[in-house]
Amino acid sequence: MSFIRLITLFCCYLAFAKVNGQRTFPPEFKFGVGTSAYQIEGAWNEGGKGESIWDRLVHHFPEKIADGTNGDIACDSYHNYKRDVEMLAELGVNMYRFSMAWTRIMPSGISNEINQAGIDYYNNLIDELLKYNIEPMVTLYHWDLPQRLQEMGGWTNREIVDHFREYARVAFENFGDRVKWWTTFNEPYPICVLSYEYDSMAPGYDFAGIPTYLCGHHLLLSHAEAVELYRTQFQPTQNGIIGFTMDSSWNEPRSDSEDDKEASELAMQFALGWYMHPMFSESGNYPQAMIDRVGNLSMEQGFAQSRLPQFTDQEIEKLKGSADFFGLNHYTTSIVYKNDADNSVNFRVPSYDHDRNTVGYQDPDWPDSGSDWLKVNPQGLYRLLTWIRNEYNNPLVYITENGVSDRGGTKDIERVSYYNSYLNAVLDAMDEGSDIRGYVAWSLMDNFEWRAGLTERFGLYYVDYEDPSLTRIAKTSAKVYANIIKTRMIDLDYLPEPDVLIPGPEE
Ligand code: PNW
Repeated sequence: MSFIRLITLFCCYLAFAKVNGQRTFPPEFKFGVGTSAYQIEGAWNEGGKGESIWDRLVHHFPEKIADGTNGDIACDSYHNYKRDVEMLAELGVNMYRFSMAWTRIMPSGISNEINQAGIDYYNNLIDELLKYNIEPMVTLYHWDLPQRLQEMGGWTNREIVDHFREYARVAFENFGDRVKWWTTFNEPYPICVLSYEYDSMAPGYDFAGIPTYLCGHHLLLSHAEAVELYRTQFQPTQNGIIGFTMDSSWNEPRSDSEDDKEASELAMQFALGWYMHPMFSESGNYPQAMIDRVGNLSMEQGFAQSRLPQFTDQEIEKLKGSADFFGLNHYTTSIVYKNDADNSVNFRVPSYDHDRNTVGYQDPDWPDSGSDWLKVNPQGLYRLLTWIRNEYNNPLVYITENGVSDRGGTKDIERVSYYNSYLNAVLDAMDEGSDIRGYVAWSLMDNFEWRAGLTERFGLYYVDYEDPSLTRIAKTSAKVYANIIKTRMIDLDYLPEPDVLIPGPEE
């Protein structure tokens, strides 16, 4: 072999090795990070803010929070928002996804009282972001319902649809000149299943099989009303886009058997399909599998009608196509099979779980995180994105949350590999044609993790809760993510200099 040929081969090898270790995102792909109001703001009763269902839960039932903490102060972003925006600038993000607290804008949730101090707070935050060229992506509802509306039945009372629309109107009117990205809801599953069916979120009821579906129904109708309002009265002049954010695990069939594949499909339809089928399918309605199963079981159980409410034709028309984009939050994967054959799990009757009747578990070999429900399986994100592309005719997708927890420290090498491997899965799906235009990492900083309190940390920045000024310190992952954004590339060999890193609890 000639010397020249040898050199050429060597160069080819180097080029190939580089492509294997580094993959690039298109220049217009947007990177961001996310937070939510109750998890970071604190100032729970300052500046005219009203009480939310989370304020009520943490104050009346502190024993329901793993470490007895609450979000009264959290990261105190209400006072520290300028530092937060500096961190966003350090990361170099294109967008910041945050939520507005309904109770800051309307203390009791009802439109006869608008709180100017709350509007000022979000105006200041938005203006600060724009100074650094960071686009705000606003979630209208991230779980902190005004307590007064809960006393009217919360999401189970149809009246809430009008109240939500009026809240959305105030937000579009006050912020829509500068906010070009809206999502109505963050994650229906925790809002409806984990709050009404299970006592795992606020308000923490334990009433299976009925309120869950009412909640979902009114959430969808509230979404459709807010979108119609935006499209008719604001979008033509404000030129933003509006969508809905779903949470979904990937439900991997236990085996190749038809039964297991059906279980996977059923689990996907009861999770994603419940909300996305009405918006993204031609039918504008719930998935047929849900209509049939809940309907038939309701009859067997002696109900006069299905526990799954029905949409009118007019509502179906409003729901169809009511999202400009598909917001996806994804963390982990479950392996599923049908409970039908052996009924090895005794679900409550009636219940959402019994209606779906699939069982899920996780592979003990998948790496752990700081949360017992979250095991690492990046292939699941690739499969989920592929399922969405095939099921809904390749919708425009923004990944609005993805991330992993730790239990302390800033040397978060596990988070670095989580992000690298999940972003790699995003690129795999894009290579096959999935229309994914952006990615939001959860979360900017450690924050109040709901019922887990401060024990589970999802941040790129570490928050020192012992320090009264709640100092934020970049973890290793923050530096790696900043490099990904700067280079638009995942580089499996890149690790920053280990400077001021604080070891985790067991190091
Ligand atoms: C998301 N599950 O919730 C939320 O949007 C965030 O507020 C939260 O901090 C983050 O994930 C991390 O937990 C989840 O059922 C809701 O497995 C439900 C599940 C997971 C996360």
